[in-house]
Amino acid sequence: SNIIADKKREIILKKSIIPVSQLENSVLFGGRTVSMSKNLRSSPCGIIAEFKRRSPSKGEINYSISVEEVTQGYERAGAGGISVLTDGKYFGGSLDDLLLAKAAVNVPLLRKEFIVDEYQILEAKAFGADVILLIAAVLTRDEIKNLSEFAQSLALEVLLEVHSEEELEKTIMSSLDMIGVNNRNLKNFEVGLDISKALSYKIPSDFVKVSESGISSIEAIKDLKNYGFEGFLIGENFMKTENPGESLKKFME
Ligand code: IGP
Repeated sequence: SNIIADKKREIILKKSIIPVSQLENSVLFGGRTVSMSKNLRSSPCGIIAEFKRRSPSKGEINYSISVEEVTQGYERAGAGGISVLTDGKYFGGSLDDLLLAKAAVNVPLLRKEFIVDEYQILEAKAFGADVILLIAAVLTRDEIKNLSEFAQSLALEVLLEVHSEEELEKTIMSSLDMIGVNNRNLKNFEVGLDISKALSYKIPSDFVKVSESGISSIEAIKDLKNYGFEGFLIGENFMKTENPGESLKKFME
């Protein structure tokens, strides 16, 4: 796909300018990470709130509020985790957004990115992530194994994203912490919670189950909790409002 080709090109360029040794010199590199999976299990709401300025499916969502304001609002409202998009071209994000979020809050942070190379995992660590995302649709089983074990070696947790039974079956392995079912079909952008419900039975209970995308009501969360979900990744529903933190707060009342 286009986006993966873009990433691969980008990584080759970046490596020549910012070598691995420089990433490893980041003050954050040796720092502690916070466990998002444990946080979700002990959190009353389990919401991973996302900072997302734009998306291919929705276009512009919100460019008028800073990453610090949004992430602090999410933290104040009691988010169990925060997701920060770092892709520039399609989502209007950056690694600087991740770094600013790290400086602004203590909630565990997910680097939301199309990860295809260990270099991006080193970046995630150097810019303050606690968790990385791996997307089964764009990786082989061997790639998922190598990348997740590499993340673990840096004390980062791994959220694996699936949206079909085949993807789930090819990817179950012990180096994952959380398994996320994406309710958005990446080919036609259609959303529906049925896929989360259908796959919930096939996810072993050692992994925290996360339902991702298209969640826009408290009822939907209650419904998904009955299927064993403990994490709920929500972006647009909060970001499309003037005050995403307040919107999350209302969601939890
Ligand atoms: C959030 P929503 O519908 O609440 O804004 O979705 C999140 O699940 C979505 O941004 C997402 C995503 C991804 C973005 C899920 N998987 C992979 C980029 C890459």
